[in-house]
Amino acid sequence: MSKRALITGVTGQDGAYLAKFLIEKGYEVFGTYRRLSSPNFWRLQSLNIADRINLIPADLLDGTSIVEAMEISKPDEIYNLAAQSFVGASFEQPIGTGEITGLGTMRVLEAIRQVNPKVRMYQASTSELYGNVNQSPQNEDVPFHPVSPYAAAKLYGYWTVKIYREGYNIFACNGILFNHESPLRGLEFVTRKISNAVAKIALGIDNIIEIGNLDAKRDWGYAPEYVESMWLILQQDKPDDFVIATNESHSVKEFMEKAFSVVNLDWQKYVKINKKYNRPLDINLLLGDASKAKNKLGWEPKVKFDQLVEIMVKEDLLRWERFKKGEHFPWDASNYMSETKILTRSLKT
Ligand code: NAP
Ligand code: G4F
Repeated sequence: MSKRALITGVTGQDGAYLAKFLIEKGYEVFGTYRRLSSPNFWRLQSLNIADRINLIPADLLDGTSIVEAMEISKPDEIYNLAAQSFVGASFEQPIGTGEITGLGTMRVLEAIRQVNPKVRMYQASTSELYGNVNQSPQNEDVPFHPVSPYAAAKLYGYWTVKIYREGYNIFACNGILFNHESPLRGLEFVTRKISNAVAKIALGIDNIIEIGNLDAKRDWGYAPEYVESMWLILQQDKPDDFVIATNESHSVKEFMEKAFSVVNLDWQKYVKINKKYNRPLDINLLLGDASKAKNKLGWEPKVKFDQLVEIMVKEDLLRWERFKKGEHFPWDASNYMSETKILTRSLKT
């Protein structure tokens, strides 16, 4: 009989890639989605898997809906990917972020404890937990020092996973994933914001990109590879926590330079700094050490920085070209509001 997996947040970047990966492994895949006023299945549609997923309405704010999702799907494995995942928004909606990203994880663990404690659970923990540390690279032993409401909520999730693992013998694991990107990344994140803007500028649809902290450095990997590590973590004999990263760090400025070079343009002619995109606190540098994942899971990243930027810019270029020809296809950018129209607390101060 095929294994059953329940993915919370199947409509997001990682949820879509993980669903595809698990379907290809022969799993029966169930995914939770939130009721919204407009449909939000473009990622699943663009990977051609929308009709191969069993969708269940559920919200991390509503514990009964998670219990219901478990009872309907009867999973062997749960991947808790749902979250308010944008660090910037966590400064605007700190309480909502705590409710969804922090307490939401507890609701999933409680549902497991009550419905079936034998279910294996993957928790989407994050390199944001490290905050501004003095120690680089960061491995599983480096202490956490979160610097955003998002990271504080994720820290709560991280510890509840350990507590339920040790206290109730639940097979619950943290994947401490460093940033991972793709053409399915949300448009508010810096990499996709840049790849989308570069494509528009190259095609003459736009002529400027406004950006915040160009000096921030991140360890950026390729999302389709990272979802495999989630699955590997749940196939081990014992539950454990793993860092997943490329062990390379690059600045936002380097990402910008490389993205414009893909379309043979000089980035400095099109980039305007706008402090509106600065956060009250930001992380200067993240650099992961995934040696434990290499040794124990046999997992290693293949796509590195230059190739990642190329994949993203070329895909956004292709999409805008298709759009200009009048084609209709699953995609988010054509009706995305300009960020310059969005007022935030950072802008007011
Ligand atoms: P994403 O694209 O923002 O997807 C988040 C998912 O969570 C979406 O499906 C979203 O649904 C869902 N969601 C939001 N609020 C919810 C709620 N109240 N109830 C139920 N579902 C809700 O994020 P991602 O990049 O795929 O990341 C997946 C997970 O990994 C997140 O937990 C993120 O914090 C974590 N993470 C990401 C990275 C990274 O670099 N991508 C690194 C480390 C950890 P809608 O589509 O309806 O909004
Ligand atoms: O792309 P970002 O918004 O990603 P961030 O904050 O690193 O968070 C992402 O990765 C985490 C893993 O470490 C995940 F847990 C989290 O869910 C999310 O997926 O920002 C990256 C950097 C920041 O330093 C930010 O200040 O880029 C800087 N930046 C500069 N200008 C900007 C901008 N970020 C955004 N989003 N927009 C800008 O205009």
